[in-house]
Amino acid sequence: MATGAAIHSVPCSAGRPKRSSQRRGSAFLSVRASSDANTVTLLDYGAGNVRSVRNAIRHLGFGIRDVRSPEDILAADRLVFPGVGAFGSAMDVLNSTGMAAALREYIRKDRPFLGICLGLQLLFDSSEENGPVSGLGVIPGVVGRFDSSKGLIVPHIGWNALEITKDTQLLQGADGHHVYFVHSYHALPSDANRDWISSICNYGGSFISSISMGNIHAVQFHPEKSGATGLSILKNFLSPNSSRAKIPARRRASKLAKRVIACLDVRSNDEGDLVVTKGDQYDVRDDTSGKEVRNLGKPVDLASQYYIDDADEVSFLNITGFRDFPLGDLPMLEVLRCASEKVFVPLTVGGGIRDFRDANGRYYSSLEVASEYFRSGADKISIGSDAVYAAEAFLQTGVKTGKSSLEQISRIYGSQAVVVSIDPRRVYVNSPQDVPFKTVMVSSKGPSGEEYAWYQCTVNGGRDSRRIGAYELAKAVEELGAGEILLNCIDCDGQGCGFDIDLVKMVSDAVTIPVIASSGAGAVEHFSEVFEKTNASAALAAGIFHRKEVPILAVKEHLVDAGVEVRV
Ligand code: 1PR
Repeated sequence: MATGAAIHSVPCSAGRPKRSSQRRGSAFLSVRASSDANTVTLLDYGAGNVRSVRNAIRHLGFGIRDVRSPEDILAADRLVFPGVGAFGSAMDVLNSTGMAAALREYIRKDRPFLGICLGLQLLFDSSEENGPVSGLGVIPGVVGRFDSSKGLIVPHIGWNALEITKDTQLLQGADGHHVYFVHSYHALPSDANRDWISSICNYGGSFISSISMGNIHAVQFHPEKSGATGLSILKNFLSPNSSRAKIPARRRASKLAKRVIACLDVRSNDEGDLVVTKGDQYDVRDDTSGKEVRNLGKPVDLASQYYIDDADEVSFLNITGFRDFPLGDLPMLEVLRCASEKVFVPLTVGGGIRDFRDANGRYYSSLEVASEYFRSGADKISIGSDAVYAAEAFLQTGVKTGKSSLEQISRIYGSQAVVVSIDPRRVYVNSPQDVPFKTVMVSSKGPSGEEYAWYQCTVNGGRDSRRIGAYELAKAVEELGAGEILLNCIDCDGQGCGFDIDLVKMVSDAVTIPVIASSGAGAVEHFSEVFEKTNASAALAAGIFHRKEVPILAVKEHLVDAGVEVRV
C-alpha cells in the first residue's frame, strides 16, 4: 500500500464553505476566478471517452469549460472528474501534468468536486489494479478487485440499488433507486474511511458506491448513464439547493438487477435510408414480391423512445457492417451521435469492427473503427465475425497474440467496453460423441428424434458457418478479453417462441462474464423463464418492442411479480 502521497485530510472547511479566504491562503498556484454559474469545469485527461458525461451536463443546461492546465482546476467553481482507463495510467498523467497536486489542493480547500467511477477510486491511497499504485491519498483506504473466485461475475456491469448511509444533498431522492455500474475494482470500506461513505451497494458483499464530505463528492456508478435517477444526482451537484436526503429508517438488501435491453438492427434500405429492420432467422427481407428490407422505424427516434420506456440499455447492430466499411458509413455515426444526446443509459454499437483497407489502399485498424464508435457516443462496442476468427486462431495455436481486434480494444478501453456477439445455429446430433464440440441434451428433440445439439457459430450475419461451437467460442473470447457476451440464436430470431434456454444455460454456466440472452422473446413470461432457468445477466429483444406488442414496462412489472430484481 502506498504511503508517500497520503494526505488523508478532511477538506479544511467540510460543510462550512469559506471560499474567498481559502483562496487567498493558497500557496500553491495563482488562481483566476471563473464566474459563469451555468458553466462546469470538466477534467478530461484524454484517456478515453467522456462524451456521455458531456452530453448529460449539456442536457441539464450547463456549459462546459475544459481543464487545460493545473491552474484551470484551481480556478474552477465546480469541477467534474470522470476518471477513465486504468488507475496507474491515470495517476501517471495526473502526476506528470501537475494536475494531481492541483486536485489535492482543490479538494483540501473543499471546493465543489464530483468524481465519477475511476474519479472516485483515485481519491484513495492506492489501488491493487496492476499495482499497488499510489492514488491521490485524499481518502484512507485501498481499491481492490471484485473476487471472482467464488463465481462472482466480474466486471460488475449493471444496475444496483443505492443504500444511502449519510445525509447528503447529492443523493437526494436516490435512496433505493438503481444506478448503473461498470467496473472491476472498487474502494474497500474500512474504519478509517467510514466517515466518507455516503452510500453502499451490494455485489458479492458491500462496496462503496459513493463518498461525500463537505463539498467533495464522488460516485462509483455512472450518473450520466443511470437514466432519470442519474441525471437528478448530476443536477443536485450542478445546482445544489438546501434540502438534504433523509436517511431511511429501514434498509433493503438489493442485488444486481437483471437488465432488459432493446436492440435495433440497423441497415440501409434499398432507397439508401438508414432504417431499423428486423429479421426472421436473420432474413430481413419481406416475404412480398418486392422482397424489400423491412422498415420498422428511424433509429434515433426508436432509441429515444426505448430510453423513455425504461430500457436498461440500447444496442445498435449495424448488420451490414461486415461488408461495408463503418467509417465510411457516416449516417450510422451520426445516428450514434444523435442517440447519445438523448439516451442516458448505456449504448452499445456493433457491426464491422475489423481491420480494413479502403479503395485508396489506406489501412484502418479495428481499433480505429472502435475508437470512432466510442467518440461518436458508444459506451460499449460489440464484435461479431472478427471475434470468431480471433477465437479460432487462439484455439488452434494456444497463443494470445495480442493483435486481434478483441484483444487490442479490450486492452485500450477495458474489457467492460467490449461485447462479443455470437450468432450460432443449432445442429442436432444423436450423441455427444458425434462432434468435437460441447453438446447439450435438448429440451425438445430434433426432427429425427435427436436428443443432443451443438451450436455452430457463424460469421457475416449468419451467412457462413464455422467449425467452432458457441461454448468453445464463449470460453475463448473470455480468455482474450471480452467483457460480456451477446448470445443470439439464429433458429429463434424473430420467432417469438422464447429464448433458447438450452443454449443460454450452457454458455452462461461456462463463463464468468455477463451473458445477454437474445433472440426469440415473444411474451413477458419468456423473460422470467430465462432468468429463472439460466445465469443470464440480461435479456434482449427487438421485434416485440419495435412492433409494440409488449411494452418494456410490462416486461419489468412481470419480472417484479416473478421475484426478479429489475430497475423500475
Ligand atoms: O460480424 O462484427 O460485423 O457484426 C455484425 C452484427 O450484426 C452481429 O452482432 C450480428 O449478430 C448482427 N447481424 C448480422 N446480420 C443480422 C441479421 O439479422 N441479418 N442481426 C444481424 C442479428 C440478432 C439480434 C436480434 C435478436 C432479437 N440480430 O440482435 O435483435 O435476435 O430479435 P427478436 O427479439 O426479434 O427475436 P460483425
